[in-house]
Amino acid sequence: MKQVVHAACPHDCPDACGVLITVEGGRATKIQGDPRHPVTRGFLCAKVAKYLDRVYSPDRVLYPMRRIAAKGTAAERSFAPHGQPGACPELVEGAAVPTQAWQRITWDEALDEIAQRLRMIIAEFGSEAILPYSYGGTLGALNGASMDRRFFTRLGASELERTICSSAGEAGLESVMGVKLGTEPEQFVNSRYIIAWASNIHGNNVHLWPFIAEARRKGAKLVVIDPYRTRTAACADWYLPINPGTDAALALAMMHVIIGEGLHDADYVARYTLGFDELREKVKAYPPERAAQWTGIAAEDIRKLAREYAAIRPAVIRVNYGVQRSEGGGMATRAISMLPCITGSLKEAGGGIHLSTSGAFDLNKHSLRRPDLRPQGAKTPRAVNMVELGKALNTLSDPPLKALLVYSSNPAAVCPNHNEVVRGLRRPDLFTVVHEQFLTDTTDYADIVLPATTFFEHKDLQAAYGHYYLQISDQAIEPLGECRSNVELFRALATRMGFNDECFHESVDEMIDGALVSNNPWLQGITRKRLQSESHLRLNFAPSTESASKPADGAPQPFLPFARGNFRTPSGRAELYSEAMKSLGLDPVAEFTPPSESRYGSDKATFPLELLARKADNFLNSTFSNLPSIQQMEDTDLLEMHSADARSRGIVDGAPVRVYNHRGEIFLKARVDGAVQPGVVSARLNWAKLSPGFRNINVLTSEKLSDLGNSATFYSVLVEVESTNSIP
Ligand SMILES: Nc1nc2c(c(=O)[nH]1)N[C@H]1C(S)=C(S)[C@@H](COP(=O)(O)OP(=O)(O)OC[C@H]3O[C@@H](n4cnc5c(=O)[nH]c(N)nc54)[C@H](O)[C@@H]3O)O[C@H]1N2
Ligand SMILES: Nc1nc2c(c(=O)[nH]1)N[C@H]1C(S)=C(S)[C@@H](COP(=O)(O)OP(=O)(O)OC[C@H]3O[C@@H](n4cnc5c(=O)[nH]c(N)nc54)[C@H](O)[C@@H]3O)O[C@H]1N2
Ligand code: SF4
Ligand SMILES: [Mo]
Repeated sequence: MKQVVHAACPHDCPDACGVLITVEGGRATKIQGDPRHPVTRGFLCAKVAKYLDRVYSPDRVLYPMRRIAAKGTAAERSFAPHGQPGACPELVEGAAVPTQAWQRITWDEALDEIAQRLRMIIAEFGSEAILPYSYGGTLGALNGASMDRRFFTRLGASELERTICSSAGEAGLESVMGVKLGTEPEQFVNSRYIIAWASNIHGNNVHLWPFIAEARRKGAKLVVIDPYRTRTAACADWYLPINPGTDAALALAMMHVIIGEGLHDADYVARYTLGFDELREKVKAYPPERAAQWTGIAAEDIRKLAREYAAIRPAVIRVNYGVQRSEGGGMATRAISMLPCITGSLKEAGGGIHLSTSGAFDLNKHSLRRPDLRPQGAKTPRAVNMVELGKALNTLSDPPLKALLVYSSNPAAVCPNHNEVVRGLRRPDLFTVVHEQFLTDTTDYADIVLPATTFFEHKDLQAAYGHYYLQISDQAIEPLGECRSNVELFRALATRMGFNDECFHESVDEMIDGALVSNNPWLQGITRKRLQSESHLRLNFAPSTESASKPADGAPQPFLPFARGNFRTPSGRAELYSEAMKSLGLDPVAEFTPPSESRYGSDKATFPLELLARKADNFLNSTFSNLPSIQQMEDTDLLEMHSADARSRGIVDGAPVRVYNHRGEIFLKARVDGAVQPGVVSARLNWAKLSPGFRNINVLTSEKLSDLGNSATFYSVLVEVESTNSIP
């Protein structure tokens, strides 16, 4: 029997696509984008279009396994039955066990062993010796953060500060606007001036592109501000390569021009902002000539950008998280967020700014996560920042970390300062459990590996961070092998630990219902039943208060949350001056400080080149990088550099190079193709064990945290490059 199931892509991507999965005889036979979804509009990105290859990969982990070899042994990594290091043919159903590294065990054995080890660790060191580690494997509301949080809260484990991705930018945006709301993708068709600021739209947010293309057909201009010439930059009307980490200087200089020339919206500023006089004073120190020296963008271009942005309306800024993976990333996002507040473009359909829409999905977090499960009288456990995993594993004491429970994340690939992370993961006394779909860089250091379902195999509720539609993702097929979802894993572990709180028995549907119980008017009327029958629902925005203009054609009214102020800051206004920033010891308006690891920073003498350790367009962070059909679409192990930097080092296109700094070294192949400016080099994230020496680009990145939000600083890294005879 043939059946089409509606699901939602749970990967860490703003688009949260509506997906249709065709199932025949219990097997998924086709995946396509849901044509009814207003943002997905019938197509998927290239990687998820090939998702059957991932679900039915012969390399899927299908059974619980116990390690029987030393952690991270070369034998395990070079084991290549499908031409894929790390793959494990014995896990194909019906085949023989065990491998050199793994012994198949039952779920009962695995759960017993984990529970016993955790109890022993708690008895000797206390529950804070246990650390969960999860991030963006799935953004499903349930599998992302529900049963797991209940379990770890009840256990009293150390808390994980989940700031590897977006917290600097969030803090920057919220310091001005108080909430993460952004221009609807559908409204980009009305824009006449579009700035893609640190926004790799073709790579990371491809469903926005058709709206931009439509706007351009109607005459809109697309400007791209990015130190790397992305595919989006290559087809822009105007590409402005900027020196990494200098965006705050550019935004402040733009405001210097806009305010200095009286191009701001005095009425909007007077009604809805706070601190304009302080901002006016502050930007006097940022004339375009000064910003040009830092940004590498000519003063005349800065003036032109500022004037066009203020004059051509509606003007929208699609700023993405690339801008905040830098030491001053919070302040940069704060400064950029002020631009639409002073031009008043937040009033216009097709104006405003879009960093994230996630603040609109006010799901009932209490019901999902149950923070009240903390045992009475217990103190709040310590927080460990996920960016500093290497440091935490190697240096934390009182108590030291003794158990690491990893799910929905691949820290041995995605964490900065890879060598330190691996040194920690190798500790024989560290008990590591990894719940995974594949044998990743992290499972190479696991004591126990547990098999995880893909989104085809479980049900979930899906919000988004790039649009305003809520979806239910239905289960399309039975779990492969003995795979279990995150929800089911933590339900089972809770039972094993003897936690008999009722919430550990809640069904998935009950959890979805609980998540939808909210006082927020935007969720009123949205029920599981409706989601199930209508596949996606736009949040229930009240037209009268949030919209200024009415569309003619019966389309939903544009969502303009800040058309009449309504900022969720302490003052209720857009805070161009912020007491909260001041109390953090930061400039209460905004300022530019060069990142210490940059050409103008305090460490400038250490290594001469700025490294962008970027994401790959066809992978999702480290996910997908092990699949042959996806690898075909992506060039890996490359160091992109400018011809001037290559020439001065005697490096030619295609030559092997050694890239290094005080944290580590990696061997790559030079590509001299004009993607970066002089002084900048770039490489892409990949699984470490697929690259020479079992290393990835994070051997060079730093654990240093950003100015706001304790975020990672993947794009504030200095390195040197030298030619080498061969790649080892
Ligand atoms: N195909 C694909 N899609 C993805 C991902 C992926 O790995 N692959 N990752 C997902 C994740 S986790 C996230 S958080 C999102 C968001 O991902 P994005 O926010 O788009 O993040 P990045 O790709 O890190 O950065 C975007 C752009 O910023 C540029 N950039 C770097 N430094 C600077 C700077 O100092 N100034 C400026 N102006 N630009 C800079 C980079 O070169 C890059 O082109 O994408 C998601 N989507
Ligand atoms: N150099 C460099 N490093 C980076 C970045 C960068 O741009 N450059 N980007 C950073 C950013 S923005 C982010 S968000 C992080 C992302 O870091 P992670 O969230 O760790 O991202 P992934 O590499 O996608 O790893 C997710 C893992 O979860 C697994 N998984 C998927 N679904 C499930 C599930 O339902 N259950 C379980 N148990 N597992 C599942 C996948 O197989 C995959 O191995 O990486 C960061 N690291
Ligand atoms: S990864 Fe992003 S673009 Fe691709 S299907 Fe998932 S949500 Fe859509
Ligand atoms: Mo991310």
